[in-house]
Amino acid sequence: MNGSRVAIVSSGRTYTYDDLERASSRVAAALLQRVDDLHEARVAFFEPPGFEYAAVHRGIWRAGGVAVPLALSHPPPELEYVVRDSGASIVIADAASAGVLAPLAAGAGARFASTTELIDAGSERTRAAGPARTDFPHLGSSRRAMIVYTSGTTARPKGVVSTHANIGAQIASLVGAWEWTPTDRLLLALPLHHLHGIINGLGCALAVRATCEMLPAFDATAVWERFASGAITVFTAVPTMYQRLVAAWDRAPQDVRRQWSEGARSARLMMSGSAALPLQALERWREITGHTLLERYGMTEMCMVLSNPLHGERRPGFVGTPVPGIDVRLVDEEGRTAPEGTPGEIEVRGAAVFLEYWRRPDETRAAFRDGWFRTGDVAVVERGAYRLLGRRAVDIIKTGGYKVSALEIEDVLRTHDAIAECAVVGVPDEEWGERVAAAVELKPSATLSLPELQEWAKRRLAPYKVPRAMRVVQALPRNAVGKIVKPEVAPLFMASDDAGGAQRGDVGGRQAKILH
Ligand code: MLC
Ligand code: AMP
Repeated sequence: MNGSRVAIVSSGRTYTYDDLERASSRVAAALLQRVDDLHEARVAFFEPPGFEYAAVHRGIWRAGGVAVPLALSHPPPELEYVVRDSGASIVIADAASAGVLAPLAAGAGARFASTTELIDAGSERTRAAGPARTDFPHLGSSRRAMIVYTSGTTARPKGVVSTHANIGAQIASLVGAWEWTPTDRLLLALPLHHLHGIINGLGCALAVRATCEMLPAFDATAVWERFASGAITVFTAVPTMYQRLVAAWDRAPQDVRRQWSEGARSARLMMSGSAALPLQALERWREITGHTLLERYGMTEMCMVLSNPLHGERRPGFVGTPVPGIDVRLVDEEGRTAPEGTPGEIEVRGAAVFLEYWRRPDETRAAFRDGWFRTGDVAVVERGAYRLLGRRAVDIIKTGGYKVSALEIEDVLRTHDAIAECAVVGVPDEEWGERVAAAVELKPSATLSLPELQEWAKRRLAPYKVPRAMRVVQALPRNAVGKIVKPEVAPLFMASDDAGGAQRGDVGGRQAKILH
């Protein structure tokens, strides 16, 4: 193993595999101050994409802990939920965020550790105190390794627990499917609290000892400039990012466009996923870069499931065939296999499939049928490849590649002083895939504008859960037993793009009065 190979490039610096090995062992040693093994203690960490992120993540694993990545964009109430729900006993954050995370950790009864302290522990300065520690615990593959929070059909996000074996199987599958090699150079601009960034990106690159260039956040110009260098071989992103890259290219002067496009052509693989790739985005990307994006389909519970081929035809609108090591079937409502050409729910089985929802045995049980995980996504097989048709649950929204639960947002909105009742839905949107939209009934004589609602919601919800559109209605559409009829809510937002003024929306044949 050549430890002098470059593992990570971040913040203008280059770090080798030896650097990563040393830094992660320092983190592990510092976490193991008083014990020999963290024995699956949850360690939540709040770390911008970069070398320290990778060092902390690996350090937690080497110490025998369960890594719980926190989302950089989340406001304190959401961070606190994850820290408490995971039962984290240690919270790690970079210095810039200690002001928020340290009190939050204290409130949850967890120890707080700053990244700098952890990485410095055992470094040149402190090594005089004794030799660097190497006696890290043995990590059996059945041990829990990571908890990633995902929204779903329950109101609050659930922790998806993966073991080391699950993660190993996920990575092995993708390294095989997409032929990762040590000569690859990945450009990573994804958030690192979801599997797309953690496994498809960072995990695969580090597993084959390739180089991973990490941007602190997605920035279209920064991505293009790295493409222009001609050094990047692999890129993976959500459709919204490709939309933004196309828009940035369209705005750029002719000579800049040429450089960007030429550089991008030298990549060997560009992928899209986490949400449906609009045909128009696929076509524009092909015109601009010559790449037919490889679209694949996956889920936090098992990482990737279906992928278009690396070699061979990538059919627009299709997500390909099962990735290595994953069994996939389509079933009807009763669990009977759907014949080819008939739509069915995607069910998945294999070593990559997660262990459990953290401390939610009932939800875990309900998510499986005869050992198969029920994704809730509906697809059809046509001429040997899968085409996604939609989701079973009306309450799951995908916006910018983030999955959000309408129920969670409704629960928060109902705590607003002016709101009597509300219904949150996803409304189709070219840039975001879907946008979060809220129809609200107000309390008597209360008023509420969209900016007021957003300002209030931002303090409580992640930015991508904050409603982008609001309609105030006299009465939400309800059925005979008074239950809100969700499919009749989305049309309220199609009625007009204008959020102001009294309008009428045709709600599934009934007229719902829209006040503004
Ligand atoms: C940001 N905003 C969003 C949003 N993200 N609104 C709706 N939906 C979203 N997803 C808001 C911001 O709060 C801001 O509001 C405004 O949009 C513009 O912000 P921005 O800074 O320009 O946007 P940005 O923060 O750059 O976010 C865009 C993005 C981000 C595409 C970079 O959405 C993103 O990183 N998406 C990737 C999600 C991901 O990795 N999913 C993988 C899940 S794993 P305001 O009001 O402040 O102006 C998975 C499995 C699989 O699904 O198959 O991969
Ligand atoms: P998450 O729970 O955040 O991992 O999101 C998983 C969900 O993203 C899946 O259940 C799908 O609904 C959606 N998804 C992932 N990839 C695609 C894709 N290529 N096309 C459409 N939807 C996708």
